[in-house]
This record gives sequence, C-alpha cells and structure tokens, in this order.
Amino acid sequence: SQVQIVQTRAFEDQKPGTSGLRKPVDTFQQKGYAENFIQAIHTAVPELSDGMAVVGGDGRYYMTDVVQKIIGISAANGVKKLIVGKDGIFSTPAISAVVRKTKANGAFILTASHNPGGPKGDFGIKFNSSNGGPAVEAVTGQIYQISKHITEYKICPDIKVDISKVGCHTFDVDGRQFEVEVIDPVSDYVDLMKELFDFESIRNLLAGSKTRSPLKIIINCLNGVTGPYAKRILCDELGAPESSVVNCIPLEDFGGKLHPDPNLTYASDLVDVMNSGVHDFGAAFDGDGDRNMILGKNGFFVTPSDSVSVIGDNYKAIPYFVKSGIKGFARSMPTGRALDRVAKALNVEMFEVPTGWKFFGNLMDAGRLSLCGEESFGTGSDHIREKDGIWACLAWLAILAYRKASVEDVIRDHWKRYGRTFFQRYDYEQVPAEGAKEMMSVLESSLSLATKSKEISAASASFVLEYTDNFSYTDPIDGSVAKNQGIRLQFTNGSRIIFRLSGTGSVGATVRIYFECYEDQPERFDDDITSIMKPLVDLALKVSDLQKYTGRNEPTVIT
Ligand code: VG1
Ligand code: CO
Repeated sequence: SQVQIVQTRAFEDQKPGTSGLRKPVDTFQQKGYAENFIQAIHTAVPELSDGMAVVGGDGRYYMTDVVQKIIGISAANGVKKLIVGKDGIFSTPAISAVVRKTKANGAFILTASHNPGGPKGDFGIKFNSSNGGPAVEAVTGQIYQISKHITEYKICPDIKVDISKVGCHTFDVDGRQFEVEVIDPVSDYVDLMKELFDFESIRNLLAGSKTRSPLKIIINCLNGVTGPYAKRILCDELGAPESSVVNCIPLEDFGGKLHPDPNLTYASDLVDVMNSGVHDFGAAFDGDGDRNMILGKNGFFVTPSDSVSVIGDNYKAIPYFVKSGIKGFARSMPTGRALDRVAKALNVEMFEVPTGWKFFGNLMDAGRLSLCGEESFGTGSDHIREKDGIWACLAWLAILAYRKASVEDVIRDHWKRYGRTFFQRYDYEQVPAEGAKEMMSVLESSLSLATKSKEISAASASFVLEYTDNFSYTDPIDGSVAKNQGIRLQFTNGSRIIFRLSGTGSVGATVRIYFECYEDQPERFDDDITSIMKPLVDLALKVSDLQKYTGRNEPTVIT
C-alpha cells in the first residue's frame, strides 16, 4: 500500500472540550473534517508513529466509517499496530484498560457519551494518552492549534479492514509493516474486574441461600455499549438471569427515543421498573459506559455524590482496595462534598479538581489517588484512568454482599454517621452562547463586589457569603494551572452554589448551576429536595439574572 498526501482546508472549530471533540454527525461528515482531526492528533503525538494505539467506541452512527479513516491515516503516519474492538465496539473504560494492559501509546475513542446518536445526533472523537486516560490540556491544546492550520493529511486509502471478525491483518506500507488486530472488546475488561472484586461473594449474593432470598437486579444498558459487558459479567460470570440485563444490544441511534443518559429523567424506564418494588438493585449506564446510576428497591435513588462516598467508606468490601490500600480520594469541584467527610474520618488525602476525568489521571499516576467521582454520574478508581459504569455497579454489589444490607439501609446508615449532603444540578441546554458568556462575566464582577457586603438575599431567604471565586486549579503533580473552572459561592452555613458552562455540548452553550447543602439533623434527611433547595435556587437566579441572559424560565433537566 502507498501513502497518499491529501490537500485539505482547516476548520476553526476543532477545539476539544471537557472530553474530546463532540459535534453533530453532519459536522463530522464534512469533507476532511474527521481526517483533519485524526491527522492533528498524529502530528501532536509523535509517539504514535512507530507505536501502537487502540481504537473503538460506543457503537453510534458514523463510528465504523471513522474507524476505517483512523486505520488508513494511522498506517500512513507510521503507526506499527492498531488494536481495534470487534465491530469497532469498545466501552470507554474497557479501552482505558486495554491501553494499560498492552502498553499502547494512546487510544482513539469514538463517542459522544450520553448525547443522542443517529444521523441527526452527535458524534465525537477523544484521544487518550499512554496512561489510558483522556489527554491532558497541554496535548488537546496542541491538537487544536495544529487543526487550525492544517493543510494536508496522510492516508493509505486502499487499506480497509473487516472489523466484524476477530483476527490479525498485516499490510506493507511503503516497505514498513503495519498491523491491525481485531480483538474481543470484552474479555480483557472481564479479567480486570475479576482481579478487583470477589466474584464468588457477588455470585452468592445474587443466588441467595437457605436463609436469604436471591438479590433481584435489573440492569438497563439503554442500548449503549455496556450491553455485551453487562451480559458477560452479570449473567455469564455472576449467574444473574438473562432477563436481568435489558436494552443490551448497542444500537447506532440507541434505539431512537431512548437517550443513553443514566439519570432520573432519561433513564425513566429503569426508575419505573424499580418503583414497582420487585427488584432490590438497579443500574443504568450511558452510551460509552463510563457513567452509572444506582437505584435501590422501590426506586431509592443514590446520588452520585453519595455513591462515591459510600464506596469510600466501605472500601473494605473491594479486595483491590484492601490489597493496594487507599491512597487518596478526589472529586470534581462541583460534586457534593460527602466524600470529604469520609476522607477526614479515614484520614486520607482529599483532592478537589476541575470537572472532567482528565484531572484525576496525574494524581493516580503519582500514586496519590485510589477513588474518585463526579456529580455527573461518574465514579471510578485507579484501576484504569476513566470513570467506569460497570465497575461502579460491581462496587455496589460488593458492598451489599459485605454489609448484608439493602441499598437504602447502606445509604441511611451513611447519613446517620456523616450527615446528609443534598445536591442538585440545573442544566439550561442549548442557550445562546453569547448570552451565557456575558452572564458569567457579569456575575463574576458583581460577585467580587458582593464579597464586601457579605450578605446576599433572595425572596425566600438570606445567606452570608463566606467567599466567592472563579475556581482555579494547580495540579499538584505537574504544576499546570486550569483557570475559570466555575464561579463558586460558598455560604457560611455550608451551602454552595456553583455556575459553570458545559464543555461537552455540541450546539450553543449549556449553563449548569450546582446546588449543595448539608444537613445533620436526622429528622430532615427525608425532606423534599425541591423545597430544601428553593432558597438557593431563587438566589442563584437572582444574582445571575439568568432569565435575562438566556431567555429561559426553566432548566432543561434537573439531576
Ligand atoms: C460533563 C460532566 C463532567 C464529565 C463530562 C464527560 O462535562 O459535567 O462531569 O466528566 O461531561 O463525561 P461538562 O463540561 O459538559 O459539564 V462523558 O460520560 O460525557 O464523557
Ligand atoms: Co460517557
């Protein structure tokens, strides 16, 4: 095969966001759009040449076309070997695991996560580095710079690989050897999970015994990538009945009306089933398998902020943590601070990083972080460098086996000991970008004034400001600085409001407002969250003048 050099025009909009480049499918279908970005990655990451990379994604529309483009462009850029998931399938956590296991130089992950798929949906390309985690900002920044000035890309147009079968393919590229190995995307991941967890105890939990009835579970993969993983692990390995894993065939459009976003709004199917009271445990995952939602019997909802904190508190249920010891905990800045209390109780180091999993990687690589989470339904550990939905589900099952208690009992016991952290997030999706930016900058300057007077009030309550800032993070390992990561209002009663603009939307801007308050009076643990949050919500809308800047009266989603 011969390398061909193709002239191309640069696109201005290939700036990777919180988690890769995400755009509507038809943007990616423009001539040269995907090719430019893939070439920019190769140019920015010279280790790929002469090296090895892993390729796969969540099965969404346009993915297999892009897999073939990556194969052709990688061949032409001197890559020695690509490992590709069968049918192009790879969950984000499984790709991270394979990069680490094979010591690959990086990975191309083809996903737009929980965004809708199909010809009218979104597509995405994310580059992960040799540690298996999302490339840090220094790298993504370089990819972006290159993409703005790119004039040509290299490709071997005649190299096409049948990715529907496991096997090896070798090619001669101008005298060099280039290899594509198509592998089963599930088995390495299953092996890893078996090393981390005690499968025997989870199997016994699901099977029940003479004195205890089987634990009935229902796992909804929302037609995303996790289906094959959930089937293999929960049914084949752990003995759950086939019927306990549903929507488990990855579909290009995730089934059309279904939206693979594991929260109470979009995974309402699971919520309804759990509300019927038949099952003891329920879980759902997003399109690429890195997010999770956990529910207990009768739809008892475990907030992501509580989830990571319960896993931390019960780390002894997970053999991997017992063996390696807990090196530290971390959460993204807007995430509810329940985990901080556990860190204090266990006397382990606690980190607060900006939103996005890439910020956890350096801490893990340096051996200072074992467990972390984000409010956006992301939970994970240093077994890989991505958040991991199936892992979180197994962690919860391990805890239920260890504690011999229900989901609700485990959570209630946690609140009893640590108090309850109430958390809620309002999203205003696809608002005009200009208005959103203006709102943030006006808010920032008005708050620096408000700091002086301290007290701010809205209709229903008044709060005393402890401090307000725009969160800036200095990475303790490499000293890199990430600025403007969200406007924080911390009040003296422990409540917080945080404003951020999303970095994963594909059209317009998305404003996120995060609300948190803390309650240590048990008689208030069951208070209605909407009324608990109302004073904070009123205040947030007042200080930001959100309605004026975005034209919105209601959030698109509340999680
Ligand atoms: C969102 C979440 C963030 C998460 C990111 C990627 O980012 O808030 O916590 O890490 O999505 O998750 P943003 O910038 O839109 O708030 V995934 O599962 O979409 O790769
Ligand atoms: Co995801």
